[in-house]
Amino acid sequence: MADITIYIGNKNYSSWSLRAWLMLKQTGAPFESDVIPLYVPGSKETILKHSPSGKVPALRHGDVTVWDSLAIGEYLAETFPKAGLWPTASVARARARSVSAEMHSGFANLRRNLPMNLRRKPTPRPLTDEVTADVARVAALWRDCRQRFGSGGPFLFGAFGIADAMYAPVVSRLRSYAVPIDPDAAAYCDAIERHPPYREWAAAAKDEPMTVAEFEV
Ligand SMILES: N[C@@H](CCC(=O)N[C@@H](CS)C(=O)NCC(=O)O)C(=O)O
Repeated sequence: MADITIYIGNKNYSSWSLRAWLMLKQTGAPFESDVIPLYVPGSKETILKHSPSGKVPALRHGDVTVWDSLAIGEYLAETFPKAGLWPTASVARARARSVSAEMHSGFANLRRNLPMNLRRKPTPRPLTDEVTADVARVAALWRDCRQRFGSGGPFLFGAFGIADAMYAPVVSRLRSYAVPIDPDAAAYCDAIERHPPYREWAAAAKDEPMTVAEFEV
């Protein structure tokens, strides 16, 4: 049994699980994934056996339990410093933390109106003004990170890190709902979609049998 287990929800719908799983993949450490089907009878009780918040993702590393995507990212960055989960330079790291926190606490309209659904055939959905404003803010912060800090690679701070993991589900939403975006944002979405761990997760999501009606909009 691996020393690390990540408890996650349905790969098709659980955007917070995808974030933490991508961070963990970036460490290169061996781990086991335990998928807990969400929003079915008994799922809350099962989650509570592994996550005191009653939500996924949660990480078990030996005797240590960490829950909540951003806390998991911080724990992994400390535990696996060579993984480069945060940028090395302090100004870039401060910016990466800011945009990651902004994702973690914000973009409620985008998240509510365009639920992650990796299996969805890309089809447009009418966007409210609030969702359009969220999309514009995301595209602006992506552009700023790429221009100022992204010269070393295709991701927000060059190499793939926590900030990219935090925004990967937004990429999936923009694609699933065929949201119009500018060429720079589209290039960043392409980079995420080419990232092998993202592809691995998306392929697994497509094979999942569980369906949650609430998220099939
Ligand atoms: N702030 C948390 C959010 C976690 C969250 O909302 N997880 C959802 C799945 S994406 C969940 O566990 N839902 C199950 C439930 O509430 O019963 C994080 O960043 O990890």
